[in-house]
Amino acid sequence: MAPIHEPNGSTPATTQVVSGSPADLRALDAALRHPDAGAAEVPVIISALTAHEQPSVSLVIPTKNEASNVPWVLGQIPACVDEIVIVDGHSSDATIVTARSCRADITIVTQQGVGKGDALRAGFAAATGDVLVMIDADGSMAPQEIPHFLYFLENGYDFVKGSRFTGGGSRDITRLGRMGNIALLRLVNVLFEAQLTDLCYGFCAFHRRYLPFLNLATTGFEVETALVISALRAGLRIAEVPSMEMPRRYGRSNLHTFRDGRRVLETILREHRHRNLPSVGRGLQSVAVVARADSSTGVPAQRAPQ
Ligand SMILES: Nc1nc2c(ncn2[C@@H]2O[C@H](COP(=O)(O)OP(=O)(O)O)[C@@H](O)[C@H]2O)c(=O)[nH]1
Ligand SMILES: [Mg+2]
Repeated sequence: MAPIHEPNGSTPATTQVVSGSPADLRALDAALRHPDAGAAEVPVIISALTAHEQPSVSLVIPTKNEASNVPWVLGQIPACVDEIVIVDGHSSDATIVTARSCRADITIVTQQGVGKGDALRAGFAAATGDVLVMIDADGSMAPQEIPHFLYFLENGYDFVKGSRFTGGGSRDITRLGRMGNIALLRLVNVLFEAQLTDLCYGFCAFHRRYLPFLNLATTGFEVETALVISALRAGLRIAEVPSMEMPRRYGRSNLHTFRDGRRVLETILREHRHRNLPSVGRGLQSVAVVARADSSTGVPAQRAPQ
C-alpha cells in the first residue's frame, strides 16, 4: 500500500492508503477513533471516506443515425462520468458499432418505442448512477461542460439545466426556432412563475432520487419541456448554467419546428392544467444562476447560493 500525502507535502509515518466500500471505511474509521488507536491516522480515513462517497454519474445519450458524430462526442467525455448509456432509436447507419468501437465500456440500449422522450426514459431506466446527465449525440453540446452541471448539483441544487441565453450561446438554433423558444419560454415563466432563460434545450443533470417526480411520459422533443416543468412543479431547486450550443457536426436535425413546437405548447398547457396535483412540494421556486465558468479551471466562478 502506498503512503498518503498530506496537503502540506509531509507523509505521516504510520498512515496507509485504504480502500473498500463506504461501510468498510466507516467501520475502520470507528475503530481508529478508539482511544487505543493512533490519532494521526483519523484524517486519512476521513479523506478516503469522502472520496468514496462521491455520487456516481451516468451520461445518457439518445442517438438516431449519429454514426458520424458519436466518435467526437465519446472522445470528449470527461473523467467525472462513470457510465455512458447510449439509447439508440433504430438507427439505419452504423451508430451502434461505431459507438462500441470508440468505447468498449458503454452500455447500449435499443429503445422500444420512437422519439427522443421515449429514448431518454429507456436510458434513465438502464442507467445506474446517482446522478443522471443527458446530452445530445450530434456534437452540438460539449461534454466538457458536464463538470459545471455537477458543480451545482454538489452545491445545493436538485436539477441543473443548460441555458444558451445566459452567458452561453447557440450557433445551431434557427431564427424560427429561436422565436418559438422565446415564446414558449415566456409562457412557461408566466404560467409557472419561473425566471428561466431557456426552455427547449436538452443538456440537463439531476439526482436519480428525483426521477419519480419528473414527467417522463412524453415521447418526442417535448421531453425537455416536460422535465423542466415537472421539476418546477415538484419544487426542485433549479439552476441554469451557461452552455454553448454548437452546430450539429454532420447530418440533419430530426426536429420539425412546427410539429414539435405544437407538441411543446400542448405539454405546457397540459402541465398547467395539472399544476394543483400533489408533488414532492417545497412550493414553486426556481433560481436562474448566472455563473460563468472559469475557462482555465472549468469551475464556475460564482458559487451557487444555498
Ligand atoms: N434514440 C433516439 N434518439 C433520437 C431520436 N430523435 C432524435 N434523437 C437524438 O436526440 C438528439 C437531438 O436530436 P436532433 O435531431 O439533433 O434535434 P435538435 O437538436 O432539436 O435539432 C440527437 O442526439 C438525436 O440523435 C429518436 O427518435 N430516438
Ligand atoms: Mg441537435
